[in-house]
Amino acid sequence: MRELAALRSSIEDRSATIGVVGLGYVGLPVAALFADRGFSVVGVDLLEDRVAKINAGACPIEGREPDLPELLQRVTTAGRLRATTRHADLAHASAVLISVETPIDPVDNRPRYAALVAACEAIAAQLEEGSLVIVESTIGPRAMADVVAPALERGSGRPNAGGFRLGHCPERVMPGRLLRNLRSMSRVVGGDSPDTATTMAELYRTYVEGDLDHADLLTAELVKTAENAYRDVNIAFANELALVCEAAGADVWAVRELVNKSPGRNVLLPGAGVGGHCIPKDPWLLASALATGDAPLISAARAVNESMPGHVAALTFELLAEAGVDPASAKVAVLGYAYLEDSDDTRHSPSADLVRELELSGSSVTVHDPFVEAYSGSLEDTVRGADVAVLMVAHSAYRSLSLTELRDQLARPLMIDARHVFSPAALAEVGFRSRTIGIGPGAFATTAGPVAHP
Ligand code: SAJ
Repeated sequence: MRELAALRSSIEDRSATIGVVGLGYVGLPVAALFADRGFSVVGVDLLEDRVAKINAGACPIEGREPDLPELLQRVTTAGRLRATTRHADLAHASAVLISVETPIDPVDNRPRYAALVAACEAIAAQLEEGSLVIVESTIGPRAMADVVAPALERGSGRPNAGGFRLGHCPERVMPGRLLRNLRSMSRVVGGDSPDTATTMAELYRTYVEGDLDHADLLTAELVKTAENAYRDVNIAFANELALVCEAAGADVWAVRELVNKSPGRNVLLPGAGVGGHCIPKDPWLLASALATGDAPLISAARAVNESMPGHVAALTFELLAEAGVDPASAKVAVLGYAYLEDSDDTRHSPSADLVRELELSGSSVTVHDPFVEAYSGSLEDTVRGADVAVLMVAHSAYRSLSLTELRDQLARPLMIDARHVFSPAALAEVGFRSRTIGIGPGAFATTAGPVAHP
């Protein structure tokens, strides 16, 4: 039976073997960071080709992740990080971190913990009693008690969570800033006892520069899901205010700027919708502590944000109709497919929803995105001959677009600006007819120019 005191000293002298289950955009950088701090790290993943790639020192994560390829190369060459598909290779690990997917069911929005349960059952059969099991995946309230502990009991054949120490330390990563966020952002360190939380903090302090806030398991589960539900509800408010302003013939960008001068207000940015791996999912994880349907605010906010791509399609069809173009015969150029500006991550992309809506109405759609390989061809080729351009992502490259060149490449000078990248006045100046999210037809030309996205 391992003792926490022994684990703490093996953390201090780096003799502890750390296991990491799930070598995706969270697990892999975490494994590499612990290896870089001198631990021997065993990473487990189900995908053989991903394991092979990592052992060859190559980074399987798509997109620009500063310093991660070099870090991975360094620690695999030094033999401090080894990837495997076999959970049995974790037998000597004294602490195992689990970073597997925790998706939401697309029909009932309830958590689907199958991957988490499978990982817990698999490692429980290998680990010595008393080892530390830390879940880094984002999970709903009480999942550690109601899902993880029973899975560890089943896998080990022992009661009381298999005799393991349990921790929950939710990650706060963002694609494109994995290592930076992991190193700098504060973390909630939730333990099944204060002693466990203290031990976890000593482990994470080896690479985390931010605060390590001790908590119990349930508090840790609530903090991460609440922080993202909070963001989703606030984005939904900004979007619904945009819809009000459009209907009233006002400019939400001027309204929000003045509202935010009032102390304690911070209206976020209306836009084309909410994508990504966290925000669309975590509110449902938070709500999973309630009976289905008992989270009216969270579900309403999700509905508002999910409706925005459809609203952009409606604005597009309105603008085309004003120009006498039937959607069924229209050619639409969509600018931006990633879910976030200057990112290549397309998970839960609002543009995917928009393209579906446009194509359902018979429009032919071309897509451009400088960060997404499938769409990173020539912008001119994408827009040439299109009846309308729909700007969906505030990529820096689009901010510096020549509007006159864009106008000349299009068949018609029509633009939908779903992220308020340009001021309507600047568009009108070069002859565009346009609609901007949150600005009603004929809204008074305001001082609020384009906003700098965070
Ligand atoms: N969005 C808006 N309006 C806003 C802000 C965002 O429409 O005012 C949209 C974005 O276009 C995007 C989606 O919401 O489609 C999510 O954007 P995000 O800025 O929240 O970026 P994410 O999804 O990478 O969120 C992550 C979260 N961090 C973690 O889960 C650890 C979130 O809690 C952070 O606030 C965010 O990064 C951040 O800003 O760092």
